[in-house]
Amino acid sequence: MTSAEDNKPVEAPGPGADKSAGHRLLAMDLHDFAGIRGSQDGTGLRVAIVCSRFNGEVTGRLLEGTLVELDRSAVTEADRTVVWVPGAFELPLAAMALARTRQYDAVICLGAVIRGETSHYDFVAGECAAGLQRVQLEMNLPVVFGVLTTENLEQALARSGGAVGNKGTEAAMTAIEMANVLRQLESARPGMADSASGTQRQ
Ligand code: INI
Repeated sequence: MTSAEDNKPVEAPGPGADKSAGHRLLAMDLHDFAGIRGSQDGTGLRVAIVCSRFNGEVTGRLLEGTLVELDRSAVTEADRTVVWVPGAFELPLAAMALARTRQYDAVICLGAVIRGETSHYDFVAGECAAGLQRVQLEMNLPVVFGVLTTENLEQALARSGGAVGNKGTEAAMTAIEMANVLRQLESARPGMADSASGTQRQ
């Protein structure tokens, strides 16, 4: 997800810093570049959230993060629908059903796939990611991959409101940004592409 990275505060390199180091690229402010952007204003957007019950201790925290962020972005409760599914493997089907209604501007999918002793993890995580990508491309609708894929429960808890943030929060931000970007692209007229050329503002 680019939005969380984009929203991280960046420090300018200090005197004598090695600017050739890869991570120094983060010091570049991407807002200096012109281009079409989606805002974080969710006013009027309709958002569906599909939440997996598997590893519910984690997915509940993801959902909490998502709902708080939707509140912050002015997506009203009346404009939200929460749908529960058994596990991450079921997220794509529910996302597709929601997308087909054409009632939503974005679908956020929340899940937690935690590696076990067998290869089950790989099938569930892989099919979930591929399925969600397929839905968003086929339906031309933002479908957000708010699914944690971790080695253990500790990593999942750290990323669902712990030390490493909350993937649910990021997912809500991504949904709003992408819904707003798509709105702009769909209303784009010839000539508008000039403003998206990516040239740096003077
Ligand atoms: N579903 C998850 O969401 N996370 C997991 O970690 C997981 N593991 O490890 O098994 C999981 N399995 C269930 C799966 O998503 C389906 O619900 C099930 O296979 C029925 O289709």
